[in-house]
Amino acid sequence: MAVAEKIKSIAQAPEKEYYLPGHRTCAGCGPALAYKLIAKAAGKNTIFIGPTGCMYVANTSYACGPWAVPWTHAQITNGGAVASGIAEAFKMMIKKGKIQDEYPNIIVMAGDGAAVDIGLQAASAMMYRGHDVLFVMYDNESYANTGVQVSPMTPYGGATMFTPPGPVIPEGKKFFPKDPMALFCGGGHPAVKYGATASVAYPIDLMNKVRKALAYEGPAFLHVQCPCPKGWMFPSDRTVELGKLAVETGMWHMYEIENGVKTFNITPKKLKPVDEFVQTQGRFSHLKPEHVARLQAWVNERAQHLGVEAVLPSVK
Ligand SMILES: Cc1ncc(C[n+]2csc(CCOP(=O)(O)OP(=O)(O)O)c2C)c(N)n1
Ligand code: SF4
Repeated sequence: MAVAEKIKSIAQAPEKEYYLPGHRTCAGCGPALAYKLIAKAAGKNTIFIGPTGCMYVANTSYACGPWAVPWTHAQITNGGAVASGIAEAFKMMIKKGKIQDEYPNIIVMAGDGAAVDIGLQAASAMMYRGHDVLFVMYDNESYANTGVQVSPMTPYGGATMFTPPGPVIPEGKKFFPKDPMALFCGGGHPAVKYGATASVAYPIDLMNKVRKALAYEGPAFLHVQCPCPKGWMFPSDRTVELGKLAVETGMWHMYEIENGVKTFNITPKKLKPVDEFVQTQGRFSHLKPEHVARLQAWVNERAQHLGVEAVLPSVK
């Protein structure tokens, strides 16, 4: 894949857009912002694969689409497999001299459901076989397009249509989320040489990770946190603020794993209490202090497990 330059500042970011105005995403949609930045960083020679989810349905309603580069729909189950087919077709056609094209950036834009739940098998198989594809998981922490149902990435305590708080399960969702970086980049998929977490709240970091991932030959993984005003229940002008607050409270960590070596990119010296994040969103409005304490205990454990060197809040 084409190796593009590192972007040092917003002023230096390419002006050209490949994800254009005109789509039925919500005002303040985090995943739409992710798409814009990823398309900008990847540039012209790119093919997107869109498994079913908001970033397919909301972007293409109806019979149109905002991409200035080729894009294809995939089933929510098989984004990885469709990308594998496209990648191998290009490799073969170039090898046989049937086309003169440069090998394109092939990028799957999968929601959390399409990446680590319904679509996990195909994603894992693509990475295992070593296809030259960037698999992006835009994580809005629910099955959003179908009306916000719980996914493996919904945080503990999150209310969704399938995890309504009630007398039997007062906290709503009672499980803690999956760890996709551990799943894909923790050694279980030997062909994956580059994996990173990113956030729409840190656009330069996100764009550079896209370029770095594309520069690697073989599969790469990018897990992008994308606040979703509808699913998380917050005002649509606070998307970026909440992305930052997630990092400041340790609900999200920014790091990359390159050839097995982990590097933290943006780490606060001291984490804010997770309650500050919880307070901002309607999906957590039912939580009682003991639930917030449980979430804080998990945040602290995860930070320690990942090796984050920040001062942690006390668990009340
Ligand atoms: C096999 C299959 N099961 C269920 C659906 C219904 N469906 C359409 S969009 C969607 C939600 C996708 O969630 P996610 O991948 O997290 O993306 P998001 O909508 O949150 O962007 C579901 C379940 C489907 N299209 N195909
Ligand atoms: S529900 Fe969330 S992810 Fe879907 S379009 Fe709206 S803000 Fe974006």
